[in-house]
Amino acid sequence: MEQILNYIGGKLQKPLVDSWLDNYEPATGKVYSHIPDSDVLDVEQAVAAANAAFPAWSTTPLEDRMMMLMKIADGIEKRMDEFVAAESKDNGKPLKLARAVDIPRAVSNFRFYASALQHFASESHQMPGMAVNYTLRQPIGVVGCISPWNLPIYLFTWKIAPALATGNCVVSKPSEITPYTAYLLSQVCIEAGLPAGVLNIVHGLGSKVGQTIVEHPEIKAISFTGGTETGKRIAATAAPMFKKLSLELGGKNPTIVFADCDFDDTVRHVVTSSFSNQGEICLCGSRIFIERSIYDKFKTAFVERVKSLRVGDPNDDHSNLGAIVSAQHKQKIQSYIQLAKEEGGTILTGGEEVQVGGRCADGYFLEPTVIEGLDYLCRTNQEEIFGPVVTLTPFDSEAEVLTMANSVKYGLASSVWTNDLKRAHRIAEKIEAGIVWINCWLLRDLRTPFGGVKASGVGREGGWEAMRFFTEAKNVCIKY
Ligand code: TXE
Repeated sequence: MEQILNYIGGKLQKPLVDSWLDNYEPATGKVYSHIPDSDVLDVEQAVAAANAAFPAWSTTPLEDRMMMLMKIADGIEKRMDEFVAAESKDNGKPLKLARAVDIPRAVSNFRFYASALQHFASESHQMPGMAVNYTLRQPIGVVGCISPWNLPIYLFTWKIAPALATGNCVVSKPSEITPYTAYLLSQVCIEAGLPAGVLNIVHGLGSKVGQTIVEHPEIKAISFTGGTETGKRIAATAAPMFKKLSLELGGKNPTIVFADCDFDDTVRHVVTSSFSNQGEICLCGSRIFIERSIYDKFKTAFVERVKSLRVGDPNDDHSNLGAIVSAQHKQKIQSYIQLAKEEGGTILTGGEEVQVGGRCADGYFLEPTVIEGLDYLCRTNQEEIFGPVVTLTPFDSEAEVLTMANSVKYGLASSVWTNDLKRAHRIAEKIEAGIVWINCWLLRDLRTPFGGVKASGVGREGGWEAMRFFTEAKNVCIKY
């Protein structure tokens, strides 16, 4: 059985205590590799390596840092097929989705920040006839990057790239559920010649390795993406230590469809925003609000299109949905489908397991599920399910739909489908979310800030926000 290795001090190595975890392939329900069940010893070694590497890396000329990040991007691109296969095998997502989204975005993350570091300007302020102030934006030192299982290498590199670009050294942990592409990244970094200790990847459990990273006194900032409850625990640990925190957490995103939308285009896009990656993207719209005058028409067209989605072997190019990431997560989603029925919902389509058969006979597959008839305040409409389950709810006015959309504790993303320009601006201004898409979804310029409000997290990733997060601003004032 293949053993995934830690990447510490520039070397691939087993956990210092010979303990391993099973790594399952969601499509088959079988263990296909083992990952290090690392502990404090491994994290200590990684922190020591990062500290040792920091003086040289933080003073490496920008041109050389840029070249190194570009080489890593090239290395991922060169091994695209391996990364695509690993991302799909680990997560259960269709191969074609990993090829179209996850891996190209991992390459872009490194290329974007390789160039950004060349243009990351600072500012100076003159006090005429008296003094000049200039702001130094300096790397923090050793930082921690922890990522979830839904977009494994996409989100992992989105943290690591800006951290390295700004001259920090990193101790990171991918999700123990989807470790393989991070392992491949380790190999690419070695091939690219990344200096030892600049990036360290320690595999293992969140409660052990993740918690150790968060509470380690020499790790000065934590960039985390994952569940809201985990985010709370991390904040409780890190805040008293005055660590910088970027928390990208859960969501329960509204999709708001007005009668004047481009109907067919909207139906097609809303199916994608509901079920892409098996609905396991924190940006997916899981509560669909439809203006009453087109509710029945939209419901009919939407359900018909959802029924045509094919749940199957992720390796099959015809599959629109692959496997749910784990048996536990599948059970969680099924418990919410049961709850929806108990809360008075009507299942319009889906709700059942899918027997894919063949090599996937023991895999974790669920039908895309559409539910109507629920109160907007019920648990099904308030709590994050994070799977292929959406609810439909009619509305009669902007005021009503904003009340329903903003009724949840989350505030991550939203999409609004209308051709009324003024209405689009009104809704965008009033909706409680970090991201508002108008007549589109998952479209974003990498220079823009990314993140949520309320229980969806604090801080922003993306663009200059990430460069600022991973640097400390020091003001120097010189009197003359
Ligand atoms: O999260 P978990 P999951 C959210 C998504 C869903 C959840 C799914 O909405 O709620 O994340 O991801 C590590 N100290 N987002 O289940 O369990 C754990 O090992 C330190 C939102 O993976 O929180 C894993 O590596 N680390 C997001 C990582 O945290 C700990 C996009 C996430 O695990 C830890 C993606 C601890 N005590 C998912 N416990 C967004 N807003 O962009 C666990 N971990």
